[in-house]
Amino acid sequence: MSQTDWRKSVVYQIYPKSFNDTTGNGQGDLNGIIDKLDYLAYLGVDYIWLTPIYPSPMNDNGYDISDYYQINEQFGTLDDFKKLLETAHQYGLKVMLDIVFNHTSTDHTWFQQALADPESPYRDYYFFRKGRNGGPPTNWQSKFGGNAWQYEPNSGEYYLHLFDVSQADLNWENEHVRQSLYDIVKYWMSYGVDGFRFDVINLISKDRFEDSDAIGKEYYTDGPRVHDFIHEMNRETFGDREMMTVGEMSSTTIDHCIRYTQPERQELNSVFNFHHLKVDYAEGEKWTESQLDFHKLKEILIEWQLGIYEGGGWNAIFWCNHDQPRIVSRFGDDSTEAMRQRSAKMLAIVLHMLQGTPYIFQGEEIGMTNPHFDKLSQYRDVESLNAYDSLQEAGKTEPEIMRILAQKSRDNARTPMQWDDSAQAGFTEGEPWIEVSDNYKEINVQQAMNDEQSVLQTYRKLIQLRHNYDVVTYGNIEPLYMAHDQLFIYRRNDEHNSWLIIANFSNEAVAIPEDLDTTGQTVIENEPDLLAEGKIPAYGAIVIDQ
Ligand code: TEU
Repeated sequence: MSQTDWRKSVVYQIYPKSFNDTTGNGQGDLNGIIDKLDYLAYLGVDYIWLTPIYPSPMNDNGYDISDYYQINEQFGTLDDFKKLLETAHQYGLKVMLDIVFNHTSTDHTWFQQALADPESPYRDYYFFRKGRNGGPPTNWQSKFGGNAWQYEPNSGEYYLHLFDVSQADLNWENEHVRQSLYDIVKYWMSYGVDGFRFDVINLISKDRFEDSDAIGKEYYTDGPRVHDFIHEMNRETFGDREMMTVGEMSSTTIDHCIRYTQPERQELNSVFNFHHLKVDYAEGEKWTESQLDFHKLKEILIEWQLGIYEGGGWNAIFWCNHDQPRIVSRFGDDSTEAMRQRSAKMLAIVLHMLQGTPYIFQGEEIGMTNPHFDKLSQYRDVESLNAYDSLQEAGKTEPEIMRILAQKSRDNARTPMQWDDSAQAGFTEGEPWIEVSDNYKEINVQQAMNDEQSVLQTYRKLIQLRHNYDVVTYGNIEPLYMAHDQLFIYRRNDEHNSWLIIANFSNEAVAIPEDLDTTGQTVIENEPDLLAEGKIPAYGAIVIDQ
């Protein structure tokens, strides 16, 4: 396969609001992204993905879109966007947009017209239903807390919102809805964008509204017509073009993900799933203080790696995004500078040696940590603020709630990008919309670019390895020593290479299993002469060509 095969690509995710502010209003903008494209080219990634930049009341930071055809003036103008696209292309970077089609903002004109006139054709763009026994139509829960149906007093009906009350679910059963959405995809394609990330796209097919033990999940997850709808969108929009497409899949299965991504089915290139990140949820519950279940992490990663590979599908692989805590604080160790660096590199090596398309979330490449907020006033995220209320209702004490939020809040990912050691980490000349992490003087891009041993240099090298060695992209995966309590060991093989990956997820040195042959050429390691003493140090990681 050629060097330009999209399968060899690495994607960098930008959360524009927290990336780089050029106006001094405390929020990032498109010009701020343009100013940093040289840095992204230096890093070596192939694509950038921008989380939503369209007009929005920003109740969910842009995932509540009120107009799919414009740019949010907070981020800039359509001309700024065109310039971004053009400049990115000059740097050899491709651009993916984030498309939110499961729901619109309730400020969207479709919803407004549906509200104004219950006879309007736009009423059927959404799910309006009568209540039952004086309550909502079903017991479905919103993913952001509370019942998923909102009462609308004018008509006496309820509308469905699987997320915030200001994010009304769209009715994909209605053909006009689908055609309107496809027009949006075609519109952005006409500007020359190179790909799309589709938000919670496996929730779009809903046709049964009944109470359920799983609070609705079995009726709206990977619903009855979801594959038909995605296939239809593919055929009507991007299908015949070279487009990078990734679907975000909520609580999905391997079987469905194979179907979403087998090329002959003409749906999507690749999928995100989250099972490997639910391994620090106590009994499946996110809003708990809990530890990493290392065995579960390995089992899930390997199960998906093997399942998708064997089924001929394609995974997106990632530790971080704008909804997840920082990985180095989560599965690594940010308690000392040495361990932060080593564990961030270890996690990078483990992920980038897996099969699939790797995603890097802004700041991950320099080992940014959770900000360790300890006051409610430091949080901004709607999900976190709702969680605070529910935890309080559940009788948790204030210090307990603060510990849970510090571990689990989506704001952990959303603090401003740390560019240098100047005020506000060089992110803004004003007051940032959310506090900068107070470790920015040590952890920042400028420092990392000047330090040959930085986490950033490990990321650069991993990207180059993927570009240069086919085994990383196309090789199969062979799990080894799965029962080991501290080490994650696997092999990648193709007809030319066999690479052995060994990673220590614990904070102590561990003996290498006696019968494991570690001879060969070191491809990458996170400390010089890592295995010199016959042991692998705390958070050590190495790749050996055998
Ligand atoms: O996320 C979907 C999703 O399922 C997440 O909300 C996830 O459950 C949660 O963040 C984990 O706690 C997407 C976007 O990535 C997210 O930012 C949006 O809030 C959401 O869709 C609604 O559009």
